[in-house]
Amino acid sequence: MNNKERRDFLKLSAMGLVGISSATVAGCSPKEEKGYSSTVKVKGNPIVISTWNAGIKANEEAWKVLSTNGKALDAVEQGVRVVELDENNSTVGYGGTPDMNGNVTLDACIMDENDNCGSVACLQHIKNPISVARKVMEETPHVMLVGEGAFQFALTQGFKKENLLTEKSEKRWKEWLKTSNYEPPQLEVNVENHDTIGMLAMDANGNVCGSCTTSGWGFKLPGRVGDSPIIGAGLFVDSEVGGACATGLGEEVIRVAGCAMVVEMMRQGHDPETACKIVSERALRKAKSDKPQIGFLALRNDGKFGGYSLRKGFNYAVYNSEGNRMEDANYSI
Ligand code: SD4
Repeated sequence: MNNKERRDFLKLSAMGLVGISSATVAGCSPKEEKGYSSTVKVKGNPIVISTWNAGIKANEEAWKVLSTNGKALDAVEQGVRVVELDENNSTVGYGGTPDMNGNVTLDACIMDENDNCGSVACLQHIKNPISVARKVMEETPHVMLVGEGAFQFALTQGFKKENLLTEKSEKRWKEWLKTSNYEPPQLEVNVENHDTIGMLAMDANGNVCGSCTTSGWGFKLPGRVGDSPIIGAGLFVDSEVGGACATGLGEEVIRVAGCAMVVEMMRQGHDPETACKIVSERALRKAKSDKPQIGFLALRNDGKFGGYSLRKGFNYAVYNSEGNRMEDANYSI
């Protein structure tokens, strides 16, 4: 609009001849959006889903909370804590694969049914980063704390400084040093080497929450942060729609704002699996690495769920009134 047009517009507006039509306003209103959006809570049907085989035992823990009328937020925290504490799991928490200098740095985030979220990135020396992320959400006006600041904050919250590098992961690191091969590990993703855990749960009150925690890319460049602690990339929850979490090559997930987009696809009316597929394939089109593995899980707030990955091999655990079991995700390439 040039100056003359702007003046004419203002004149016409003042005369009441130009206005935003009620149709336009209606089109912008969430109530008028086509697709899926519901604030009605589906009560009495709790469910939890989580990535990879380790999801089975994480779900067990989450289900203890959900089946006793507990909150989805507690379920997604308690569930993934079990995997963080498992020293035999080399991609999450204690015993996680270190960076190229031998330091274990952890990423985690959590999001509740009221759009509250908390996150830590590049956190060292703390066994349960997910619980620190929850403290960031509940005890600070911030969403994300990183590095030394996140560590110092954890100490103020009563967390203990611990050594996260187990003998086993130190041995693997020393082995890696011999070649120092810096290839994205997710290209060869399989259930053995990728247990980064993302979890989504709906409690008996119909509230959906999510969590995600990882030690990230094995032998990474110091300071590297993936998608897992980034709200909208590795995890996203919208109370009107549901939630999504991601696994795989974080750089490619961040590039397409992965989980925020999966939730948005569900809002537009796609079922959870299709929403995950659309965003996975968008990530593939835009990928800067050759045919990376990435996978998404999605849980709609009516309890419908699904998962999808780019490459074969992604599976996830589902626990609802029918029990706890693994599902294989469909894939594209
Ligand atoms: C990351 N997305 O740091 C994580 C790693 C992962 O299966 O999920 N691996 O990029």
